[in-house]
Amino acid sequence: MAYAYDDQNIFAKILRGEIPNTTVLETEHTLAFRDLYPQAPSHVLVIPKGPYVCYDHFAQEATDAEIVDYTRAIGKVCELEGVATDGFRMISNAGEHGVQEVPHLHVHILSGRPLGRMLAKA
Ligand code: DGP
Repeated sequence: MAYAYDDQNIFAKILRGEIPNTTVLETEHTLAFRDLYPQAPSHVLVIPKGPYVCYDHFAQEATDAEIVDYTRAIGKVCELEGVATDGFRMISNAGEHGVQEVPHLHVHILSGRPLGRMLAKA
């Protein structure tokens, strides 16, 4: 599927500096910042700077440099947030069934409390 990127989404505005954020980490191709509505004591969103809608879009079309940078940035955020001690959850919602609210790829890194089972029964 060919994805169409909407550059008016909130994370695109954050990347352009039009909306403030609480940055955790910035690299050449990646920005990590705190979720405005945290669902755990630590709730960080990690986004690529490039115009990718969701993870499969990124995995198919990003450059190797972007993919390496993004993956290493996720590792660095995990280190900075100290998730290795008690564990964490990483989530990336996509599309309607994934209930993705912001159409710019992001992974949620949640930690700091027991997070329950992965999915509630529908
Ligand atoms: P998702 O449902 O996976 O698309 O998650 C979108 C997340 O984005 C949600 O946890 C709330 C967060 N969010 C929405 N608007 C803003 C914003 O303006 N700033 C920040 N930091 N987070 C936001």
